[in-house]
Amino acid sequence: MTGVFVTLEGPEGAGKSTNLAYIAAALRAAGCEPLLTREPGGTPIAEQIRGLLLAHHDEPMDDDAELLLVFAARAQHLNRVIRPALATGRVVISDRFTDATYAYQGGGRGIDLTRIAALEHWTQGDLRPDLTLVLDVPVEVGMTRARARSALDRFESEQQSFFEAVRSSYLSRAELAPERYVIVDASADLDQVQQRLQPFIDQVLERWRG
Ligand code: T5A
Repeated sequence: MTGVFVTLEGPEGAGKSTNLAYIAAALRAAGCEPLLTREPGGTPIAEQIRGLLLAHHDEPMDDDAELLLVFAARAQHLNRVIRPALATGRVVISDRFTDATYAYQGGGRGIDLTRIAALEHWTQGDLRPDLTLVLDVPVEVGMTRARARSALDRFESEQQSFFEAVRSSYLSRAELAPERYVIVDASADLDQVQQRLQPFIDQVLERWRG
């Protein structure tokens, strides 16, 4: 692997998509064309799986089925998009990745983390992001933003306790491995959040240039 793999994470409405676009513009201005992608999704098949995961269904989705669908989409995405791009030295920025599985299916749904780790090992081998920016917002702030933006999907329709568990899973994982994770307070004004991202954009550029 010669590229740089960056992931953006955080609870609902943290501003991942907005800040991903900002980071991409800053990289382009410095001569680096990143590959932007997202999970679940990132390929036509994986986007269809995303549709299944986010839609409301009459039949409740089983937690294990949800977990396996997330990893089915991830296998497709990794092997068709992420690995090939990294192999050519590109910067890849993904709006969510496996930390979201630990947070949503682990923290939120309560699935045993060893099951998630087994699937992570199966689909990813040793591949992990080089840098993960965790955009952190209190649940109420994020949900107010998400509600103002569009109709709520299946995950966004969960209870407050689910989102609190998601948020605390992100924070505890990030605190355990500070060499990979950066927690950014994303409750501030967008300008301030973006100023806080600047040192990490510089870090990505430095790494990309080798
Ligand atoms: N999922 C995903 C799993 O359960 N397991 C997994 O393994 C994976 C990968 C889809 C869902 O899938 C689940 C988690 C998710 O529920 P998603 O598309 O990333 O994932 O869905 P969301 O988290 O719902 O993404 P959102 O688009 O809602 O949130 P973002 O991207 O964090 O927020 P963004 O940038 O769209 O901003 C939301 C609004 O807030 C404003 C923006 O302008 C926008 O209107 N905003 C701010 N306003 C004020 N101040 C700021 N600092 C602001 N930043 C943004």
